[in-house]
Amino acid sequence: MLKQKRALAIHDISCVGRCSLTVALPVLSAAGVNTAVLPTAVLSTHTGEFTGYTHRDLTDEILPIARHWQSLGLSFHAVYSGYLANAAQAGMVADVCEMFKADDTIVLTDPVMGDNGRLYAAMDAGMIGGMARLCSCADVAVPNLTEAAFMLGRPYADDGYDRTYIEKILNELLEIGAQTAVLTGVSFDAGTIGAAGINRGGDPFYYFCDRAAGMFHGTGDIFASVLLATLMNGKNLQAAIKKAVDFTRRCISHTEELGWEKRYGVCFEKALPYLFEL
Ligand code: PXL
Repeated sequence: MLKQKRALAIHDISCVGRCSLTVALPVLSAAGVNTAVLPTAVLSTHTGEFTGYTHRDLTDEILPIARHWQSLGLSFHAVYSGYLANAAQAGMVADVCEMFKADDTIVLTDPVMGDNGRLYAAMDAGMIGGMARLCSCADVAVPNLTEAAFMLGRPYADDGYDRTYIEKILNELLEIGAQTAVLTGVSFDAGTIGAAGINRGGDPFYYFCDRAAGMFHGTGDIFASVLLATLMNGKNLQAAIKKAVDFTRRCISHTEELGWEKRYGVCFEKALPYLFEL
């Protein structure tokens, strides 16, 4: 009989701008994963490079939705969280993980809070603590360098860092409790960018691709979604990081070909067939 993996994705819906649930759902679906969604907020656009966006906080819906699912006896092979509307939601997400995890469930946390050394609009110190707590009970924590620096109370290093620095951060993420840590946006030279990962008790490893000019919105969400889809399909961390870096780079290449405004996100749609064989 055909078996299918089930994931729960907990992120906001940014109606326009291709990030969070509007990329997590298609990416996981393309990889064959049946994906339930738990929206944390609804925004007219994401909060980077747009002004005047609407924002509806869905905090009051989270636990009632989860309790209904509990009454149905549901469980998931993965619980995947990202952007939260407020720090209180971090505690709720931890409760939701407990409600729906089985022995083999992967809890993957992307502590979406900022980029390029700065927090996104509407993020605060409470969110930093909340995301750090979620990472501390995650099987896989996937921060970028900015988010890792905030959670670990370190100054942000833009460039000029080396492997020793990256491996210190990876190990500190394990020390706070994550079983596996993956750092995105790692770049040791102007021409390449990629990710670094470590499993508890294992050696760190890296994977890079050539670096495109500029900054592309939603790529962290795409990376984490592909990483999870690959792990759920039984591949190891190294293979999952490679797939996630390559897929993200493909999306960027399609975007460059189209030449549309970058704030509308990357053209992941044209790259989705690359996930079908997962
Ligand atoms: O891609 C991360 C993200 C998710 N959700 C919202 C955002 C951002 C980044 O800016 O603003 C609402």
